Order: sequence, then C-alpha cells, then structure tokens
Amino acid sequence: MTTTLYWISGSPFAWRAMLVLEHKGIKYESQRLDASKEEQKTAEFLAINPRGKVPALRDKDTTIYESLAIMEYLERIKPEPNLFGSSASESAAVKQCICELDNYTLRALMGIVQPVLFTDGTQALPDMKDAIVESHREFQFMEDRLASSDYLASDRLTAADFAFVPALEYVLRAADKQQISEDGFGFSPLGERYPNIAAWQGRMSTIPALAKAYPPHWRD
Ligand SMILES: N[C@@H](CCC(=O)N[C@@H](CS)C(=O)NCC(=O)O)C(=O)O
Repeated sequence: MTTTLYWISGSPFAWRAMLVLEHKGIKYESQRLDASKEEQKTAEFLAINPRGKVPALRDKDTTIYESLAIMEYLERIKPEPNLFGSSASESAAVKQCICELDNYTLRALMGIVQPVLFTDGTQALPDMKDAIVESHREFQFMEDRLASSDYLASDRLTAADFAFVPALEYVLRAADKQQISEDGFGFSPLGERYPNIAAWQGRMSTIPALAKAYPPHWRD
C-alpha cells in the first residue's frame, strides 16, 4: 500500500478527501489520528503537515495537505470517475463552488456548529444570530443552484458535491440538538425550507462512498 490518508473522525476536510478516495476506488491505508490526544501535533505528524491539521496524504514520495490539493491530486493519479470537470468551464465551476464553500459557507456554518457541538452549549442563542442568518443565505445559494441542476457545480456529480456533504451533515447534527433550538435553527427538517437540497441529499445518500466515509464516532 503506497497511499496513506491521515484523518480525524468528523473533520469535514478529511471527510471530503476520504469521499474522493472511496469514490475513485483508490486503495489507501487509513491513519486515524486522535484529536483528544493531540496526535495531529506530534513531531511525527508535523513532519507531514507542519500546520498540524488533517487531512494529509502520503503517496509514495509525495506528501500533501489541504483538502482541495489532495482531492485534485487524487483526480490526477486516478482520473476516472472524473470529479473535477472535463472542460475548462466545468473545471472552473467545480473549483468556484469549492472556494465558495470554504470561504463563505463553512465559515458561516461554523458560527452555529462550533458553539452547539464543541462547547458546553451554554452560549446564548442571540450570539449566534448573525451566523444563522448568514448560513441561511449560503443555503439559499445552494437551493437556487439545485433548482436548475441535480448537482452543485454541474449536471453530474463532482468534487464540489463531496465538499458540501460534511458541511450539511454538521449543520443538521447541530440543528438536531433540540435543547438549544426548538426549530432546528430553521434547517431541520431540511426539506421544509430547502426541498432542492433535501432532494440532492437523497441522491447523494445512494453513493456508496458516503456510507464508507461516514465518521466512525458518529455511528455510535
Ligand atoms: N484548509 C484546510 C483545513 C484543515 C483543518 O482545519 N483541519 C482541522 C479539522 S477540520 C484540523 O485538523 N484541526 C486540528 C487542529 O487544528 O489542531 C483543508 O482544507 O484541509
């Protein structure tokens, strides 16, 4: 085995890299790191990613970090099934969508996910107001896009769809913490406000890679 993925269960960035590995059927060795033991900050791992973050990928003599770089590398070493577009405009649409997700959508969603899932939950709901408004704006972008296309960046599955899966799962997980928000922050049930995203989620759920890359600690 020459390809190794370093990941932390539940990391949305590692999750998308694993989705691409699984979907392309690339054999890889799984190196799961335990964030509670700060295994991503050991000297051994810092030699792989000096930023001490996952995902990181090793393939023969190549070491890469940053999920977008990893996904694109995987596309280059195994071009099929194509996930990064087969024309200049389709490739640009895929990258544009992933950049939007990383620069706007994930940032907005973290304003909900972080206090709900990663703190003791005592942060007052009013403090999250801006993040909720911003997150809905981002979801509306996705909703509108999915009104005219079955997938986010093209009329077929691309890496952009895999990049959005973890973000959606996170916000739904936070939304289902009913003791904090009775209306699931307006995200749950998803189909009520965002029928196109819910339909997309249904299509995505049939892809075998999704079950394979689902965070193991969320299964329990
Ligand atoms: N821009 C990076 C983000 C990577 C990232 O933030 N990873 C987080 C997990 S989601 C991490 O490893 N955090 C551990 C830490 O910072 O100690 C990418 O796309 O790969």
